[in-house]
Amino acid sequence: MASTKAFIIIAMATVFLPSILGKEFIVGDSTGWTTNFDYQAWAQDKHFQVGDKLVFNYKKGAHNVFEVNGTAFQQCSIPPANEALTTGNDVITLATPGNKWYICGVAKHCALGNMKLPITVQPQLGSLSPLPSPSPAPAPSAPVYCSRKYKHCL
Ligand SMILES: *[C@@H]1O[C@H](CO)[C@@H](O)[C@H](O)[C@H]1NC(C)=O
Ligand SMILES: [Cu+2]
Repeated sequence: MASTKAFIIIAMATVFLPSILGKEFIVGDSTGWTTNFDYQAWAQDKHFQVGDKLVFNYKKGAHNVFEVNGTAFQQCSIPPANEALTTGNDVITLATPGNKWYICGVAKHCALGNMKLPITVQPQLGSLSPLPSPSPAPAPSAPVYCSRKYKHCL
């Protein structure tokens, strides 16, 4: 049936396209980029990969976004103002694997308002040196010999 075929194609595209095109993460989801939100917890269960995008949504002028190193992140030291992203809809493409740190440089939002986001970006699938997957592979449900002589397992 044509509609079944179309459904399968759409379903497969939905599964596979994001891994090719990259996903878009709205930082803080509907809360956006603001004070007193736990961005560490927000990032915890997410899988960031090279090619994905981070979107920081906030009222222009109320906040900004700096990418910093781990030291500046811990100490909430704010880089020169000309390094800030300030549009209120800042899109950052995650171009390289590794740890990334983002802070807000307005007032004491980083130190007192918890506006700090640390993430780990995984290499793209098919990369030569993938980091270990966070979730362990499921244990085989049957002994190995069963996959070769399947009838014996019935
Ligand atoms: C981290 O960033 C700060 C400010 O941009 C810089 O002064 C410092 O040297 C950097 N530290 C490292 C370890 O790269
Ligand atoms: Cu802020």
